[in-house]
Amino acid sequence: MCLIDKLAGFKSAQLSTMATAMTLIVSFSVISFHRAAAEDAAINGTGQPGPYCGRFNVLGKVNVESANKFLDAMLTLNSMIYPESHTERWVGKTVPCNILGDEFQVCRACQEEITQEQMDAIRPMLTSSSHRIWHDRWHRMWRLSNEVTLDKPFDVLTKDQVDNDNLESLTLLIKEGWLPEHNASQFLTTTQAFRGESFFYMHRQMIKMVNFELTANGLPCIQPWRDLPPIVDKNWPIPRLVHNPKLLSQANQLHDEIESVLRRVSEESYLRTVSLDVLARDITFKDNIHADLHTLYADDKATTQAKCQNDEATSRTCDDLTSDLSSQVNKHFWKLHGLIDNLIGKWLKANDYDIVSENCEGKTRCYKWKGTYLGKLP
Ligand SMILES: [Cu+2]
Repeated sequence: MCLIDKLAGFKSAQLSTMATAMTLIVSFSVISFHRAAAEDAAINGTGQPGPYCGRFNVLGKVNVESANKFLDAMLTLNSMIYPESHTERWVGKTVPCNILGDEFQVCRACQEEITQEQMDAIRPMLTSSSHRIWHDRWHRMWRLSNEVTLDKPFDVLTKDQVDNDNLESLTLLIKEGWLPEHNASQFLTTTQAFRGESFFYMHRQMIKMVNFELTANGLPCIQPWRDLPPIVDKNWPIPRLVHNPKLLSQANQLHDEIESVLRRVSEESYLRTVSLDVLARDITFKDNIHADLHTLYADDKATTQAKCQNDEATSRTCDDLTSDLSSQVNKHFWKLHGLIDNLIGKWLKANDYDIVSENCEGKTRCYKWKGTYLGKLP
């Protein structure tokens, strides 16, 4: 349950006068936070602010100050109701948790290991069907934007000219309002120019969502992997190898490939010659280490099937790392996407930037995102 829901349950009778006062502060923060999100979303032209733990949305350029004010109020109230949580020690201070070059810092602690408690805190958000479907549709949009060209517009293609996966995506996205029915191809083409950056941007927003959610629950943020863990690692074993050590040489090959691409794309001599967009394309469409990482850390088939036997879109347990409906429920997702996200920081550094932002006005050494969010908000 979201902390805010848990706290809401304590309203009136159970609260002391002081705590009631805190509730008012929280409500005030929620309102201003909510309003900021709504205004930003409107300015952005992105429509409604999406549910963020049912209420919040960091995709709508939420102001970091109001986010932290809100979190401080939550943490104070939490420590009053649950004194053993000691979340008051986090009020008023933030620590970086390796979202390199980003101004949105809300973490109060940063932790290498991912605990059951952390997963329990973020699971309700990540397993909700709205979140699952949102992530799936975003990836469909993103993949389509790589396939479509203006000289071969989708709108006029007959069925046999589009492969089945793309046709299914196209139909779904139009039906659900992600794509305009007419000129779908034109729409996709406009997103093409910076689809690489959009990939970085979108997943960074997801990392921020999770960090916000963890902090709102009085828990540490997830520290991304700085390097790929060794093939045999006591903290981060390859799940399939735990079940079947015979797969070692196969997994090792994939592991080595990922490691060598990561090494190459981390070199300053390479980073200085590519745009942020090209860097993202290199690790997704070209040497697809993004997909390889998902494959490497995925569970074996039987385990996945057991967790995903019901409808994946509404499942409470499915965390198949190879599916866009479910990968975000898997703890490895946050470690490996953190590793990929770190490349943004490496690129910024190699190209003499300190920060990346949607608004660089009045800021020095600031890189302005060219590819931001494409598609519908959650
Ligand atoms: Cu994704």
